Parts: sequence; structure tokens; C-alpha cells
Amino acid sequence: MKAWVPITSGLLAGFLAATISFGNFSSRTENKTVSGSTKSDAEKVYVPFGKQDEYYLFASGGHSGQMFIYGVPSMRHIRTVPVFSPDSATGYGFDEHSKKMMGDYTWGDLHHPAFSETNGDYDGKYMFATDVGNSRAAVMDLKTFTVKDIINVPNTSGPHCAAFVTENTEYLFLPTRFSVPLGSKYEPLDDYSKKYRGVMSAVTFDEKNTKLNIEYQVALPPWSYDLSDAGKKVSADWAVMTTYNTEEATTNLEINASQADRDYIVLFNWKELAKMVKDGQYEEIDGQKMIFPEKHKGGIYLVPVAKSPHGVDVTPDGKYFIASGKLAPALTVFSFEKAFKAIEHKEFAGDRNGIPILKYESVMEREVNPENALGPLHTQFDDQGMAYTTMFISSEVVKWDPKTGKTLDRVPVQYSPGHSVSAEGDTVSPDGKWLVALNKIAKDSYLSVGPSHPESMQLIDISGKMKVIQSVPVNPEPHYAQMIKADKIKTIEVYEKDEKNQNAIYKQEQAKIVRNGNKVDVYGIAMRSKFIFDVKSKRPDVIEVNEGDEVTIHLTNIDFDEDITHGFAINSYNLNIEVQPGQTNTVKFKADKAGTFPIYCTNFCSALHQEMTGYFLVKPK
Ligand code: CUK
Ligand code: CUA
Repeated sequence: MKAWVPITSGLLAGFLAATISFGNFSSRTENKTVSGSTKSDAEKVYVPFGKQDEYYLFASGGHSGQMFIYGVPSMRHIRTVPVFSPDSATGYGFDEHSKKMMGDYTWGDLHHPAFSETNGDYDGKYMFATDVGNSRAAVMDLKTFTVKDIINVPNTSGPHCAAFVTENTEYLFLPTRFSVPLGSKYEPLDDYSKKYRGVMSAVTFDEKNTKLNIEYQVALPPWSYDLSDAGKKVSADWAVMTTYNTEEATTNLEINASQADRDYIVLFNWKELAKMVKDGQYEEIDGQKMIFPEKHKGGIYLVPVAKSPHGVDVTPDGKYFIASGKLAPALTVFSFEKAFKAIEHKEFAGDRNGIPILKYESVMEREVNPENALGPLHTQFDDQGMAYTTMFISSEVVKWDPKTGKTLDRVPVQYSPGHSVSAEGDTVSPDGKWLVALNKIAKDSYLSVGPSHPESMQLIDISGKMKVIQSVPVNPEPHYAQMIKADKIKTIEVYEKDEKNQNAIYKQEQAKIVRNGNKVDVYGIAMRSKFIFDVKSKRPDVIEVNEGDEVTIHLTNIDFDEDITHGFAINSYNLNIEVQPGQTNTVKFKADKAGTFPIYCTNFCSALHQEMTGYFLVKPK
């Protein structure tokens, strides 16, 4: 394998050229042992048939708009769950419920998944995610691994690092990557500093109705808001977000957003913000309650940090937050306690847009600079409170002690890791054991599939000296992932009968086709190995309509038997839905093409699956 040097911006290239001669790259490639995994490594990742993985890994699918579910330590891909993009494998985006949730969008960019938490620990109930591409947020129910709600987030563009949730899932916060004028109205870019805003949204989750809801928004200065984390324990009421482009550049950001030596971390007290909203300290904008920090004072502070930071992570004890500067080799450990003191004594060094700035020296605990490590991005933790930081440019994971800043261990990864994830590594009680590096470049790791390669995920055993013991390709493009103890997730085996659902029928005798003018409602059944749409018809598996009819098909799978899923497709009608065991699903469409169209079940469900067919006949006008 050849040494891999990532292409970086011109600015960074100079910095790199100066440091590359330290020899880190060449020593890295020589030390590389990934292909030399031993038999005992293989045994560690081997999960025998009949046994199951210890952890679930939920990896965001980036611009695939989906979530990838893996098992750890086997690193087997178990499932892809569609979230923001349609998926014909599961009929997602075709049936009425998911179609409505997706609205007009046919893709999404899912960067950061976040599990629901109770007392700062994953509770295994829900998974939240946001869409950087089309400004949405979603919630997935982990009983069924299906998305229950998607909301559009106005006044914002590219909610990047969410969702990050507070200790008891009181809020998920959605910082925005791009600043835009409020209401996304047209405003000339010359008025950027005056008219554009970086809006952060505070979203609550109504568990009873599985609905997301925007409680309030904050109109922050027109910067880019990046990674974020909620406080824990002593800092539970607080949250932190990194920023870049505090230069407020409107073009050529590669150069122009990297001018200032310092950007900021936004430190905010969400309990105080919620109280301000309760006290009427907001303006109504676009139907949202908007806090303007220059008018509505309190709750938000800025901490200067090394230029253009990317990641910020709170330690498991909640005492510190660690910022990583992608253009600086150093990590900075900040103390919440020191920040609270500085706020109490009003030790401010000016303000930006009315937001008080804390002094760097009064909040900083220590600067950490692992030798020859370049491009620190994101940090995770183990059960001893040790930190693991990905180094994008020097292509490694570095283990270090937040209490001393001492480097403890490091391992090369192939190549250029963005995030990594350790077992429950961002909770109040990380498990240690495993860490997965989410690498942006696989390069020569796998069989070639042309000029573009998959990304790679590498499993690192962190129980002793760090060692990469498995490497698997993955579709574009995991940004962040979370790893949860498998026994925390309690899935259901079949959907229970829902007698209140008027679209559901559970007996063959109830299958019927109801005509009302040009509206046709089908109440049908799917079972091994047939469809029944109209029990009284001499051909119960046939639906006959007139050209132009509005057709609604409600289909219930009456096989209450785990894993017996049926599909429903009509040839050439561009539709395919799925009904899982016991589930009722609805698809609505216009019969705008006259002709004869076979119906068939898309999921192989029994020895007679091929016979599970019917006809959709459309009589011409
Ligand atoms: S981002 Cu992609 S590597 Cu969206 Cu968390 Cu840092
Ligand atoms: Cu039902 Cu195949």
C-alpha cells in the first residue's frame, strides 16, 4: 500500500508541508498492521451463528439520507433504515404515511444520529437525526426501526450537528451550518452581516404522540455553527457549539473564513433560554418564537477558541468540554466550572452582537498537542474517562488523558477519519472495549470498484493497547455513529391488532372494494400466499377501476408471524409498499394509465411466493 496524503486546502498545504518532514506519514505506513490482523483478532470479531453481537452501531448514511445499522464486534451490516430518502426495498416514501413525512424532498443528508437519553445514558427508545440537505429533523422508533415523524425547520439552513440531546431528552438542539435571512427571504449578500442569521432551534419530543415540535429558536450572528454537545451532570443545564466563519465571509470561505486566529464556542444555558421564552422574551417570526440575543439578554456566552474548530465534546463527568481545531494541531480543554465563575463575576472581554465574550485564559484548562498529530476532529471516551481523538490529516486515532493532557496511545487508520465512536462513548458512562473509526478514504483497502471507492469503518479493540482488528467498506457516507448495548433495544416481533384503525381488516371476509364516484377504496389482505381485495368477487385478487379513478389501497398483513413481510407492487405504476407482520399500510394514486398491470408481492414470503399475484385492470375512458 502506498502512503496516503490527503488533499487539503492550499492554506493547509503550506502548514502540512512544514510538518510532513517530521516523518509521521512514512512511519505510519511502515507500522501499518491492518492487513496483518492475527487469528486471535479474527476470533474477537467472530460472532458464531446463533449468537448475536454485543452492540448495535447506528451509522449515519450522510447524503444517502439513510441510517446504516451494524453489529459490533462482527461489523456485519444488518439493516439500512431509510430516513430522509425514499427506499424501494422497504416501500418507504411510497406509502401515505412516509410520503407525507417526506413532503417534496427525495433526498437528505443525515450527519448526526442521537439516541434518546435518560439520566445521561442511552435508553434505547428513540433515535433522532437531522438533514443538512433540506433542513429537517426526524425521529425513529426503535421498537420497529421505522421513522415516526419528520419536521421541516424554518429560518435555518442545514441543521448540521443535531441532534444532540440533553440528559433526559428534554431538548434536541439544531445548530445551523449556513446562515440565511430569516424566513429564507432574498437579501443581497452585501447585507450579510445585517440581514443574515445563524438560527439554532430547540426541538422537543412528544413521546405519547411520537411528534417533534420546535419550541423556540435563537437568532445567533451570521456564522456557521458546527459540532455541539449537551452538558452532563454538573453542566446538565448547558450546551456547547463550535462556530467558524466568524469573519462573516460571503465568498471563497476556504481562505476568507480562516483569517481570524480565533473563532468561538457558544455556551448556552437551555434552562435559562426556556425561562426567557416563558417570560415572553422573544419575537414571533414565521410562526416561531425567536430569541434575539442583542435584545433578549441572558443565557448565551462566547468562549474564544483556536481558529475554525470542528468538534466539541463534553467529558463523561460533565466537567470539561474539549474543542478540536481542524486547522490547528492543538486540542483545548475548557472547564465548565471556570466558565460558570467567569459568568458569575461578569469577567467579559467585550461582546459580539450583544453576546458577552468570556476570556480565553479564564475558561481554558489546558492546551493539548499530541506530537505530530494533525487535524483533530472529534473526541470519544472510554470507561476510564480517557479521550480518543480522530486526526484527519495524520490519519490516526490518539488516546490521551483529559486530566493531564498526556498522550497515552495512538493507532493509524486507513485513512483520514472524520468521527469515531466508542461503545456508549458520549454518555455519562461509556463502556470502553470498542471504538470504530469512520474513515473518509478507503483508497486501496478493498477490491477496486472504479475511481470512487467506498468509505471504510475500522473496528479498534481499546481494551488494552489500541489495535485495529477489522475493516469493512460502507456506503456513502457515515459522519457520526452511536454504539448502544444491544440488550437496551427492545423491538416488537409483530404489529399488534389495532381495532381502532378503520383502514385495517383482519379477516378475509372483510376484504372489499368500495366505489364512490371516481374514488375507489380497497380494503385488502396480504397473507401467505395470496392477496384478497374483494372476497365476494369470482377473482378476489383483482382490482378493476376506470381510467382517471382515484385509487386508495389499504393493505393489512394478517400473518402475525415474525419476519413474514409482504410487498405490494403494481407493474409499471411506479409504486411498491411493504406490510410487515400485522401491519396496515395505505397507498394512494391516480389510475392515469389504462391497460392491464400485474400485481405481485415483492418480498419472498413462502414456497408459493411466486403465486402471490393479481391483476390491476384499468378500463380506458
Ligand atoms: S461532521 Cu462529517 S466528519 Cu457532519 Cu460530524 Cu465532522
Ligand atoms: Cu408475500 Cu411474497
